[in-house]
Amino acid sequence: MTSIKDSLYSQPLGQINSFAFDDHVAKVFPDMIQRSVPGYQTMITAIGLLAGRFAKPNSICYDLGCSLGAASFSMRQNICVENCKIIAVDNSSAMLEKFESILKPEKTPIELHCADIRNVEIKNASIVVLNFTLQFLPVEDRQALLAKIYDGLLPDGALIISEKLAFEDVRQHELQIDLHHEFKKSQGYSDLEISQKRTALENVLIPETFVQHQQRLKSVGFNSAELWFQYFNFASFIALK
Ligand code: GEK
Repeated sequence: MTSIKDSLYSQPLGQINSFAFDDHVAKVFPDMIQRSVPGYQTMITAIGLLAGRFAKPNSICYDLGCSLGAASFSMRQNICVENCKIIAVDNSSAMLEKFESILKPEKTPIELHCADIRNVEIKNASIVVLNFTLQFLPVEDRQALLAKIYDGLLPDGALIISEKLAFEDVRQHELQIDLHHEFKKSQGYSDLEISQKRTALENVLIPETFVQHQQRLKSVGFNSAELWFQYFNFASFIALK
């Protein structure tokens, strides 16, 4: 998808408001996420491959926190089975309007729902994707969402969770943050853009450690939960029912 260059934090801002998925962000989103999340495109491509493997006939694939639909489109490209649909959910109407404007009917339909993922029913699911969405929920709401997803998955279904990670070891934590900032610089972001965006995301994006994620996944019933991808402090888990 072509996209306008993200320069939202390029000028000094008197006051930095908390980050929100509004119209300004939706307009530049493909450029923003591509230049901010190391390995983003690799993960999107792989989510398609995973959907090709896990999508079952007569089932539903969920893309929770879909933004402009990159993961939904990648899944749709790879789903070959009959009578499968993708339900894509986001609570940002700005994101969903843009997603709808580029959505064309195809064999595997994509249904858009403007809703909070905490209130969405999950049923008959063969694959559920949370690609950098869980990190925006209050920590105390994460367990209930994952338990609902586990219950709504079919036997042998898969949950894909991509997240920014924290690290228990302070030196490791600081190193990984630094490496991420170097990645952003290599993508053309200035020190000012990096630092203002970091402030905007404080208390909005709350990263947890690998162990916290894995333990929570196991506690809701997933007996197998492993990383399949990591690039600095950005990682993706696959949990199997
Ligand atoms: C991608 N998955 O391109 N309910 C619904 N949507 C939510 C909620 C919520 N409670 N909280 C946040 N969102 C996408 C990228 S972006 C990640 C996902 C990022 C939505 C929010 O509106 C935004 O569109 C998305 O989750 C997170 O593969 O920007 O780092």
